[in-house]
Amino acid sequence: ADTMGDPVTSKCMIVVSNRLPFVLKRNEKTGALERKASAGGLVTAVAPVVVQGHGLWVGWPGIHLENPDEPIPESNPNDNTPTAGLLSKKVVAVCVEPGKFDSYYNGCCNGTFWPLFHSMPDRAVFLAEHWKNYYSVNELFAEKTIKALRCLLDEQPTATPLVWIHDYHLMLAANWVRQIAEESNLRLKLGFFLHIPFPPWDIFRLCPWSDEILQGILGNDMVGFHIEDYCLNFIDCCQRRLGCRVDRKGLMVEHGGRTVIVRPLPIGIPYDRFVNMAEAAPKVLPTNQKFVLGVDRLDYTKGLVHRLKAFELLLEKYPEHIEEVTLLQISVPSRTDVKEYQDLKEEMDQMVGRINGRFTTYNWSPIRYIYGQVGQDELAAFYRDAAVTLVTPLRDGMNLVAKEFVACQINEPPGVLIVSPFAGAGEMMHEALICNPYEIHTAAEVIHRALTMPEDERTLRMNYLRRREKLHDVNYWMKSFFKAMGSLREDGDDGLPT
Ligand code: GDG
Repeated sequence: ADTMGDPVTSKCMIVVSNRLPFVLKRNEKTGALERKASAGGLVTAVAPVVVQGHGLWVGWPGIHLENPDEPIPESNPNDNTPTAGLLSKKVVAVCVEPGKFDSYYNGCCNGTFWPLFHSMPDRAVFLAEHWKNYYSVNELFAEKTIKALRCLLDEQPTATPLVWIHDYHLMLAANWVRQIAEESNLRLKLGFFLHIPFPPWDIFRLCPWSDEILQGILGNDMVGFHIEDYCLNFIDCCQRRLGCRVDRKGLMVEHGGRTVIVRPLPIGIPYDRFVNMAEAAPKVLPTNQKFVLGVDRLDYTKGLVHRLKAFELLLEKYPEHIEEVTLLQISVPSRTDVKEYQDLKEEMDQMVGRINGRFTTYNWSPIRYIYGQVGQDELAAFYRDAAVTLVTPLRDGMNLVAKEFVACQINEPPGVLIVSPFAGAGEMMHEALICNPYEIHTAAEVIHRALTMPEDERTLRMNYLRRREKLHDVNYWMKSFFKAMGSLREDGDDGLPT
């Protein structure tokens, strides 16, 4: 009988991502390996599918293991994260020698592709050595994926496993996986999702390895991006760099005798989980003032320097906000081994100090700056109680903070979302206040408008925003991905690959 109500058996998928859905840490006292959970929407959505089905997860374990065969520990008995039930036999750790990993990850992924794909080519460094390591680490991921595929097919010889590769770290892997699978008669479907923007041809062509990257991505059967603009950029690049025949309306690219489907698949969040967290979280912010909230990895794409300037201008132009409004900026340390990120940290520290020095009174400071990570519950309380949230990146694939904020807006009357049109989220969250982060004067005006917006307008806007995110949550995203892969059963419609 088919497993209509039971979204388990006969489903099989291999998720391939740079990192596993948890990281390994070595216990300093005992020397034993332990799992440390990572949160994130992707993990929340995808882990349960791998946990329940015949799935596997291939990725880097977050630590350099001297002995690559050292067994991965099972999860802690009181772990309540989505990866708790992920048995170690379902996890394939990709171990890379530290020097090579640094060159692949910090060098090529974050020093070259991150800035280039965010249309900031001046920040991109193109080094043949980094590319060589990117190439060979991708090869290694492909080998491990093939190994995983063989295991799955041994267990389920009639299945057609879905291999789902994630993000700019692994743009070359699909081609090798496909080649080896074809030579060895292993059945599979290959899908890829890019979590960051795909840049326009004019930017992409600056990359010396642009053709290899395109060919790598075209090794998949289906390629997903957050929004249509990124799809069209990709299709454009395939046409202009590789001379592929393309269909811009139908979103398809012909390559090597195959047709690759390209789809906009905007990612969502685990909406209900955020609502529940917001309902349960205790009040943590003082109630005698309004908070403008910012939550970002400390990254130059997030427009943090522009944001601080806009807030400073707000206080200058509208002094009525002095002692009434505080900017709470949470900046999560990120890629701290890369110089650009160290420089940004310096710049932010200085700016926060300067602005606070300029406006602070004996009982109020304009900016509360947290350089670090806050807990999920605390974050939900901030999202719930903020009067305004600023999501003002210079460029951003989607931006989940905008979505998490609206999910947590359970107070009546609600707060206001300000979002940049250069984030994928800005493309769809029409009822937010749209703000170009480069226009600092206008940005200050928009913050003022948000702070003084009438209650009924706030409610109207927020209701629309919440409805959309509830409907298009992360499960919807995953189902859309499977549907685009042609793996979704029309009858059961449980969103899992068959
Ligand atoms: C990439 C793309 C795309 C942040 N601070 C804390 C914390 N967070 C969590 C947020 C959110 C996540 O981190 C950040 O997600 P974003 O989407 O904003 O940004 P990226 O990390 O750049 O993600 C992006 C995304 O991939 C998905 O496709 O949207 O465009 O760049 O979930 O909640 N979580 C906790 N404490 C913090 O202090 N617990």
